[in-house]
Amino acid sequence: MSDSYEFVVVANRLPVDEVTAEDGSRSWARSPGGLVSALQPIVRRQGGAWAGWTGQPGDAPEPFDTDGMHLHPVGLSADDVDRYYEGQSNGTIWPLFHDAVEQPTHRRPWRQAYEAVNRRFAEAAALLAAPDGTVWVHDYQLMLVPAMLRELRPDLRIGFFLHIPFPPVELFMQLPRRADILRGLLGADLVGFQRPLAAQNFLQLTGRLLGLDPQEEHVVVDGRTVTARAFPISIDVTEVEELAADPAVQAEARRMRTELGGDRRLLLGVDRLDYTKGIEQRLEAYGELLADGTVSNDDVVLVQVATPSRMRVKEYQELRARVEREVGRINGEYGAVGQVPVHYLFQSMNRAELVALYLAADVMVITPLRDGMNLVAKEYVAARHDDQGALVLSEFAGAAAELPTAFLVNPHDVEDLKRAITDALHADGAEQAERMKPMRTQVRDNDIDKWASDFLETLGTISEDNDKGLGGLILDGDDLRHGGNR
Ligand code: GDG
Repeated sequence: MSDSYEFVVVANRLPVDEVTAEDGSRSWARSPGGLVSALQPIVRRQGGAWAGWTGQPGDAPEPFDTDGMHLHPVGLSADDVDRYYEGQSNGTIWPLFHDAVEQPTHRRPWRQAYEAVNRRFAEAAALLAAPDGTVWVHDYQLMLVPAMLRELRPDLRIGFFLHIPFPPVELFMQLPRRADILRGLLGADLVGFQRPLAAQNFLQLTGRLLGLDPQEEHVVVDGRTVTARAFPISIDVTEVEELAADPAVQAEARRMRTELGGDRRLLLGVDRLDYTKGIEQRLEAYGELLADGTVSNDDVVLVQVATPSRMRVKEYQELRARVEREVGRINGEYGAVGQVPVHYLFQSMNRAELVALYLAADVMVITPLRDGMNLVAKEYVAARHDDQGALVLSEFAGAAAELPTAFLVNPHDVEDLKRAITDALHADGAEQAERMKPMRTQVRDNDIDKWASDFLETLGTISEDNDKGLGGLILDGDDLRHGGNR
C-alpha cells in the first residue's frame, strides 16, 4: 500500500513543469499561473500531496517528492489533451463560464473524455488520501471529481474551489449534460467560489435542475448538507513585498524606466494571452487616445506582457494574430525610429522581472471582460510600498469588489476605458496615495494564507456538522496563517 496523506490537492496541473537543460538533463521547475501561485506554498507547508497532470501528453511519470510536496502525476494521452483539456475544459466550459465572450463549442467526445479523465483524477485522490483525510479539488477541469471521489471514499472530507466565475443561470442552462456538473460539485462538503453571486447562481440551479431546496448558503442532498460560499482568492503578499523591497529588483525597475524613455509615463498590462482578459479592448482604447492626441508617443508608453497560453486552441491562435496585428498597426502609425508606443512581450517572465515592471508602472491597466478574481491586480497593489501608481481595473474582475478605490471601468465601453486611463494618468501623487492605501490594507489583511485557512477551517467545521468527526486533521488555521516559510 502506498503512503497516504492527510491533505491532498487535486488540480488539473501539477505545480511544476519539466524543463530540459542544454546538456539534455531534465528537471522540474515551478510553473506559472494563478492556481499554482496560490496553492504551492500551502501544500509545501503542510507536507501534503498533489495530484495533477505534468503538462506533457503520454504515460504518467512515477510519483516523486519535491519541495516538501508529494507529487502524483495523472497521465493524459494526446487524445485526452485534445478532448478533455483543450476541448471540453477550454473550448466549452471556459468560454461559457466567462459570459460566452467567445462562442462555446459543444462536442460529445469532449464530454466523454472529460468524464473519463475526471474519474482518473478521482481514483488518484482516493489512492492518496489517508482515512478521514481532506481532499481539496480545484477548478473547472475537475467539476465531476467531488461526486466520483465521494463514491469511492465516503470517509473523506471534500472541498471544491472554482477559480473562474460561475455563470448566470440562463447561460449555465445552455451546457449539455448540465445536471451532471451540478451533481459532480455536490459531492463536495464545501463548494467555494470567488464571488457571492456565483454561489447563489449555483444554489439556485440545484433547485431548478435537480429539484433540491437550497436555503441561504446550504443545500441538502442525499441527507448531507453542502455549503456554497464565496472565498475570494488572494496572493502571497510576503513574496511580492520581499521582491519589491529587493534593491536588485528596484534597480531593474529604474533601468526599465530609463530604457523606455525616462520622462514617458508607463502603462502596463500583464495577462495570459486570453480572450477574457480584454487585451484587444485595451489596445483599442490606447490606439484611440493616440489617434485623438490625448496622449502621444513622446509622453506615454504601454508595455503589454502577454504570457503564452493554450496556444493549440484555435481561438487563442486567432487572438494572438489579432493582438499582434493591432500592436503592429499602433506602432506603425504612431511610433518613431527608436521609440514605439507599445512594447509587446509574448513570453513568460520571472517573478522578479514582473515585480520590477509593477514598480516601474505609473498605471496598471487590467481590463478583463470577465475574470474570476485577477491576481495581477492584487500583486500590483502589494508591490507599491510607495503608495504610488494607479490601478485601472475592470468592474468584471472579481478583484473589483475588494479594490473599489481603483479606477473602475467597463471594458466593453471604449469611451469609458479611455476616460479611466486618462484619469489614472492625471492623478497626482496625493490622489494616487489616497486610492492606493486602502487597497494595500485590503490585500495585506487578506492574503493567500487567510484565503486557505478560511476555506479549510470552514470545511472542517461543516464536516463536523455533517457528523464526520475531526479525523486526523493536520490543517490548523494558525499554522496556515503564520506558516513556516514567511
Ligand atoms: C485564474 C482565473 C483567478 C502572469 N504572467 C506571468 C506570471 N503570471 C502570474 C501572475 C499571476 C498569475 O500568473 C495570473 O493570475 P490571474 O488571476 O491574473 O489569471 P489566471 O491565470 O486567468 O487565473 C483568475 C486565478 O485563477 C486564481 O484563482 O484570479 O480569475 O482566471 O500570479 O503574476 N508569472 C510568471 N511569469 C509570467 O510571465 N512567473
